[in-house]
Amino acid sequence: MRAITNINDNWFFNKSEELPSSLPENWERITLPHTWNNIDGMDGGNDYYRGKCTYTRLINKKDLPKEEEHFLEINGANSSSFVYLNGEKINEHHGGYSTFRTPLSLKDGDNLLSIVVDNSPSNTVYPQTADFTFYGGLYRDVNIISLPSSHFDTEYYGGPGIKATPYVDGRVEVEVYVKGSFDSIRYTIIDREGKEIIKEESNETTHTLTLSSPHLWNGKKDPYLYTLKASLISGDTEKDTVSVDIGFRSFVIDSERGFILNGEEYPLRGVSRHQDRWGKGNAITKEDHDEDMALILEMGANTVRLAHYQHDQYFYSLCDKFGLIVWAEIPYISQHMPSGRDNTISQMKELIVQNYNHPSIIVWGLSNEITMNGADDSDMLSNHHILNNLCHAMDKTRLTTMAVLTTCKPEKEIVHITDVVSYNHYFGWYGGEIEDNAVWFDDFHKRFPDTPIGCSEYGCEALNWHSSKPEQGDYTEEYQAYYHEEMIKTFFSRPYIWATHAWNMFDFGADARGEGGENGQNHKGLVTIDRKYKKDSFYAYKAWLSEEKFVHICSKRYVDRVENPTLIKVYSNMPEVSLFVNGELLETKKADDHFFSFSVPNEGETIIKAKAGDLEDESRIRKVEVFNEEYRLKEKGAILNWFDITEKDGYCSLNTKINEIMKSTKGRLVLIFFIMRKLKTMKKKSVKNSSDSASSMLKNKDTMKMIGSFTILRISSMAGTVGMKFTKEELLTLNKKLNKVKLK
Ligand code: GCB
Repeated sequence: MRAITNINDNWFFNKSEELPSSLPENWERITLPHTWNNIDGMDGGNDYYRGKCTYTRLINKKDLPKEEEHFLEINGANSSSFVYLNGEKINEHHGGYSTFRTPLSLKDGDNLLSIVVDNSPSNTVYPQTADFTFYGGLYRDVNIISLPSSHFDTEYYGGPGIKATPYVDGRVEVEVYVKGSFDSIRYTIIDREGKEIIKEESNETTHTLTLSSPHLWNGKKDPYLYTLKASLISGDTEKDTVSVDIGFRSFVIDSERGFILNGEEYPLRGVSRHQDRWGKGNAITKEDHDEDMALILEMGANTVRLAHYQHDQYFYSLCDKFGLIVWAEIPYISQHMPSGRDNTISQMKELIVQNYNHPSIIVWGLSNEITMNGADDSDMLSNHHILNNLCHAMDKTRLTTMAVLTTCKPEKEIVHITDVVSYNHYFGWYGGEIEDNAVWFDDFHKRFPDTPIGCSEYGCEALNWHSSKPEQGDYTEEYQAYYHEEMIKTFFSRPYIWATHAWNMFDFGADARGEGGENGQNHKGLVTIDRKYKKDSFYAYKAWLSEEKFVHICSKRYVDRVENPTLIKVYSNMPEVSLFVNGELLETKKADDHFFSFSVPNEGETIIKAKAGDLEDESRIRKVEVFNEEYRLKEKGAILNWFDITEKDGYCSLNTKINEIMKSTKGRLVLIFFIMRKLKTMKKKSVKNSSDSASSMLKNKDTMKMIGSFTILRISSMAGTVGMKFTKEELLTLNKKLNKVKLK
């Protein structure tokens, strides 16, 4: 019978591709999951180790169940891996987020298993250009599956060997993939109480079972799962068994009514998730997954975009169990690589084969922001058509989608390849205004009334900085909260938007980033990367989406306030909130939008209490005469701060917004020359990428309009993400030149 032996322990690790010929006792001893980038992958500088490392350990047959065949199962090795048994290469795999298996011909006694894992840059394996760290390592479970020679296939794209298609009328079409001989297959369906509902035997590998009036899987309202079991029978013995959870559900995505689950409108409102954590990178545990799920459920989401790659099987199963609707995708991201086509195809095949049975998944995402270098590349377009057709050929029940770059024109061919589409828009953060979001979506909907449109990303960064006058780009918790309040009101009042996914549930490692005062992270999370702090914006969603009653006072970390009175915001899903100031009732308010604002006297020390029914929350403020500088953003290790910059009245500087500079021909020329000179000084390889990004940016009017509201200083701190780094001298020289450009 099938047996799974976990082999996460007893590995030896070395930061080189040297293949040992015997157990290298002097290497570092480690236990999986493991990454070599848990520290350098999130400390900024875009300098984390990307290269080849080797994991090795002994496998002895006598420690494994006595079966005829053994397969090595690797659930995630980023990005490429090469598997060696007793010095001989037996497999290689490209794609760092999916499962793959390798047959092992084990000799008696000790066998030396070595896995070289490689996360160095490549032009064939995705992802390569993206705003997150590509942590290298064997960062998920590694197992050995032991099987009799007749068994359900384990090798085909790392799948479970069984494909089940349940329909709401009760039919379940089952297909199993078998290796070796057998007499028959027994198919069983078991309900949640453990009762066998159907048991049928057939000698075919495809079979249809029918349940009368199945209990539907109905999202978060009722995520009812059955277990489907297939057993391979030979003579009187059960040779092998596989079982999967299945859910009966139907869905439609309508361009006017949005998402419809089992015949009822079910607006999809949720988040995207990156999997990594503080100090661990991608090497996370089941408990970490459980905690992420609990937080997502607490904030009330009913959908999650599992970005930007294949997530752990365990997490997709949690989504089935708790009824979240899932967008699953491959890491085909930012820049199309002409030599990466095969990799997009094999990663998509793996995604679908491995995840086909999860009822939570409703769309396959082909790519993310792939038009960074333009939307018309014919190879890129054909790659998308191929992937789109592949998804439909492999899965007749789900739809395809993609996350489109904000600047990609809606009329472009690429936008209309998939069944439904979503855009990533950051109006209100990366330039533009929050109000631009509503205008953009209404305009798209008017122009393409038959195309279901969603918002696959929107968000803004927040750290422990505070302000009573929050502004775009200030990284305060208050601006992020305000931004999400407005986005919630915009999106949740537009039923035609089929799904919205806030970017991101959690802060995440992006080693190229150096902004917000903490380098190496993207801080758009509603929760911090260590999962310890829920930012105010988390509660803004909770107030709209969760049924768990609560009351939350915002800005608790912003104690010292200059102004009197001062604004205190409270988020709650209760109809009425009373605010008490030093024990005295100040005011009771209702708020249809769940966001309550109070003007609170600020004298001396004040204890504030918000009460709603039996619920309460407390915070405090303190009157100060001057603004407490602890609350103001300080860029860490910044090459320049705004106060280092010479400014001349009536002239430009690094503190001037780009669109102000671009108003004059002289200003435009200064900027273009500066970028061109920079590109010349960079290494050839990176120039290609950066200059493509920079020149497509300069050429694109919409991008320029969007980034126009950035100062040069803000944009220079972000340039790391497109592979550019500026020195202090370069920036000061530019400042001198800008000081000669008159403001128009
Ligand atoms: C995007 C990308 C995502 C980034 C995000 C951001 O559009 O798809 O990977 O992290 O923007 O925060 O800039």
